[in-house]
Amino acid sequence: VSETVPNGKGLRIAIVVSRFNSAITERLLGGAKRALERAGVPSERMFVETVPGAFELPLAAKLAAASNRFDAVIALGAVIRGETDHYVYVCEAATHGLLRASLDTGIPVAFGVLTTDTEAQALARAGDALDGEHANKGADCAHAAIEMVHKLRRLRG
Ligand code: INI
Repeated sequence: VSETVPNGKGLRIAIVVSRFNSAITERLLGGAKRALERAGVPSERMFVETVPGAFELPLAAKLAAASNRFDAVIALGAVIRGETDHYVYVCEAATHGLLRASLDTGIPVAFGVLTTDTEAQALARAGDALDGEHANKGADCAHAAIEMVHKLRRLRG
């Protein structure tokens, strides 16, 4: 295991994932689960919940974070630019809402919402590899979530 993979043994992780652009988000989910497993989090300690779109992620993430059941939450989605401004509003809502879920609860919420111009750009960030630049955003989030659990424990003392 490379030094970029933190130790997730004993952690319980919630994953909230949107179904919009599911060809992408299922790949992000796969990357997150494989990275968690590699870090020592067995599948029985991963709890996956789906929501319709990225706009719905913040509420689901906040409730999971506030439940006292999980050490961290991973939020996964894919917002792809269309012909209208809708993209901008969904991106802003997801970004601000997920940040707030984390700040309001003190639980790490990893931001795994791809925001791209094209489906090809999104697919390129939802690949099979778990490491490397732009490999799989879900895997990145698994690493970030575990790292933040340990960092926050140290900061809290
Ligand atoms: N939701 C996404 O997750 N990705 C998108 O690209 C997207 N676009 O383009 O519209 C999207 N919209 C749905 C939105 O997240 C909500 O589910 C919907 O507005 C109902 O609240």
